[in-house]
Amino acid sequence: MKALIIVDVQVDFLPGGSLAVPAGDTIIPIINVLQKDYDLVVATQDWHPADHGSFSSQHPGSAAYDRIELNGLEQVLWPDHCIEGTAGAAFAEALDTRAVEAIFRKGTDKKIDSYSAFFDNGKLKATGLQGYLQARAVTEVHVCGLAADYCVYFTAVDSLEAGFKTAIVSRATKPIDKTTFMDKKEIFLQKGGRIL
Ligand code: VGL
Ligand code: ZN
Repeated sequence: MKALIIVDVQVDFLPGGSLAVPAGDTIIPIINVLQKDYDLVVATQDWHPADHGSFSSQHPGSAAYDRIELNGLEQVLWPDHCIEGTAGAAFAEALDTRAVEAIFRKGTDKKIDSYSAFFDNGKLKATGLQGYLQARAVTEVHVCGLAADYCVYFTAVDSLEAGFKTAIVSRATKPIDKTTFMDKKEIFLQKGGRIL
């Protein structure tokens, strides 16, 4: 069984959103068509409380994109984004979600960020996605969505480590920063991942 994980295709990550990924909207029609090639489609939503620790607004004197230490982990500070229940946290209107069988939300604990769909950044808590995919007899996972250099990359690495044959669908993802994604792509390939 082959599964597609659609990562964080949410309003705040699209042009005009608070943490816009350049050309993030251009992958949506591609993802809509791509879904037909999979036995199972799941999606994730970045889903933060308004006072999430990854927001620069919660750290007086710091600015978005600064790096700090948050509860012992290195943390990039972001503009406020994907606040639970807000319009910015909703799926992109153009995304076809009819085939999405389950939605996994992450980043709900204000003390720790969560880029991967499988675990928070400290691997303290699992989302249950691994067990869900195993219960559905998935052996191969393809990852698409936003952003390529953060949530897509970390989801793909954890998928590999969970034992799934894993690929990133490059035409169906966009990075926040192109150089960051180039470096991470290299690491992913070295770990045995594939880029489609
Ligand atoms: C993401 C930064 C902060 C992502 C989420 O979806 O890639 N990036 N929160
Ligand atoms: Zn986030």
